[in-house]
Amino acid sequence: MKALLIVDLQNDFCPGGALAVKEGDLIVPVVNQLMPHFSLIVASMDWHPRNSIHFEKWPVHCLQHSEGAAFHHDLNSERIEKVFLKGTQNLDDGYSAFEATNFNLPEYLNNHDVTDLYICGLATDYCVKATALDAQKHGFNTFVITDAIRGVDVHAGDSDWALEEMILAGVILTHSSASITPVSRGCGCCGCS
Ligand code: VGL
Ligand code: ZN
Repeated sequence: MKALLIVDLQNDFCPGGALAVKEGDLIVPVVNQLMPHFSLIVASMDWHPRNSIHFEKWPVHCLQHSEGAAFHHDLNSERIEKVFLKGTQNLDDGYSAFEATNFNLPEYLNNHDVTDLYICGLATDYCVKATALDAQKHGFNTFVITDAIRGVDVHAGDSDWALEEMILAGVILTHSSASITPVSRGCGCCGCS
C-alpha cells in the first residue's frame, strides 16, 4: 500500500508568504496531478506558536490558525485524509512530519498498511529532507518526487546537498512523470494498477 505525504504546502512558504520558497507555488499543479494515483493522501502543516524558539532562526511564519499557515488555495485539499501538525511547541523546530503532535504519523501509516511513502512539498532542504530521512528510519520505502518539491537554499546548493543526503540514506528519487497515467489503468511504475 502506498500513500502520498504532502509536506507544508502552505501560503507562508509560497511567493508572497513570510518565508517564501522560490517557485514554491509551482509545485501545486504537480501535486494535484499526483493525487489521483493515490488512495491515501496525508499532509503535514508547519504550525507554530508565536513564542517559539524556531523564530530565533526564521522569520515568523505559519502561526497556528493564521492565513499564512493555510494550504495554498489551489491545492485540492479535500483529498487530504488527515493533517499532521508539527513545530507546535515553544521549544521545537518540528522540521519532520514524524514529529507531529496532534496525531502519531508512523502509527497512522502502519494502521493503514502503508509500506511505500511518496513525499512531495516544501521545503526540500528542511522539512522534506527531515521527513524523508525519518520515513526511511521508520522502515517505509521512501520516495521523493523531485519535480514536486522546492528548496529554501539559504546557502546556494543546500537543496542539492539535501537530495544527496536523502539518496545516501536510501531514499529513492522519482519524478511525477513516472506515475502520470490514471490509477484505473495502472502506470506500471508505482504499483497503482
Ligand atoms: C520549514 C523552515 C522553517 C519547512 C519550516 O517547511 O521546510 N523550513 N520552518
Ligand atoms: Zn517553521
